[in-house]
Amino acid sequence: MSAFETVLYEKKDHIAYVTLNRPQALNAYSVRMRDDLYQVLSAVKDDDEIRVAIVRGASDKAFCAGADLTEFLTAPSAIKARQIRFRRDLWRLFLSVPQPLIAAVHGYVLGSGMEIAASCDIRIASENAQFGLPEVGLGIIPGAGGTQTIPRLIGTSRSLEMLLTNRWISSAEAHTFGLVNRVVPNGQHVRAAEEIAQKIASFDPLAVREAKYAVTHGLDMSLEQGLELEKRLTLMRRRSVRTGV
Ligand code: CO8
Repeated sequence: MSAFETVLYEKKDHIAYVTLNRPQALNAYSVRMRDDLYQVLSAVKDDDEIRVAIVRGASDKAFCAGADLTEFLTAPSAIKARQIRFRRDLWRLFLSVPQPLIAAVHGYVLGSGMEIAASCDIRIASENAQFGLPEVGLGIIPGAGGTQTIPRLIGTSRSLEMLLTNRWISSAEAHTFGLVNRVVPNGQHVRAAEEIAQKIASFDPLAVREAKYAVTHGLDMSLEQGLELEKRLTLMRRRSVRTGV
């Protein structure tokens, strides 16, 4: 068990558990949480024993209700508050973790919370999950990668409708949109994520990392470049199997 103020960190059988832990504030994302998550994700990234990680929320009611509005509202301006957050590029760190990340979400999944989920590779939702992007209604745009990651998952027009009208969607709709892989009965999202994590952890960790790398990096390339990337990874693999290194 870890000693972070806003995040619980555990490791068991090659699986890391990263728990957003500010239940009294529906796990709102604070500057402190940014720093804690930065340390935790850096630890995950550097730990070869970890083959997959699950990101979840500690509160009964929420995975994460977005950025901590009390911090934003006491800052000299929302822009200033955001600049403070940008001092650590947590979002790029999320996207650079080589092991698969599974978001197990329930209840409110809003703003930065939805962006955290979108920065993961697989999303499992409880039936009661609600997804929303309230940023534009607060006079700001998402700054945790959401304008880029979410359209890549659900497409341009669905993302824009959510962003520009602050329409919240249910887990069923999120499933139809392709935002979540699976919807499970309330309270079973972590168990369902664990089953997937155990399956992933049972496979060759290098093959898992390479498959993730090929898919996530290939998506930003032309098909031709993506095929080259796949070929390079395959050849590297064959060589290492042959030479044993
Ligand atoms: N930040 C800080 N505290 C929060 C937040 C939050 N985002 N959300 C909830 N809380 C706190 C509440 O203040 C309350 O605290 P207390 O018990 O001390 O009064 C506690 O959590 C429980 O919340 P509620 O009593 O409100 O619970 P409800 O079930 O009635 O409502 C809601 C839940 C609908 C989620 C409601 O709490 C809500 O609307 N929260 C705000 C959601 C939101 O707009 N989040 C921000 C999204 S935008 C973003 O993430 C990025 C940028 C933001 C820029 C802001 C610029 C000004």
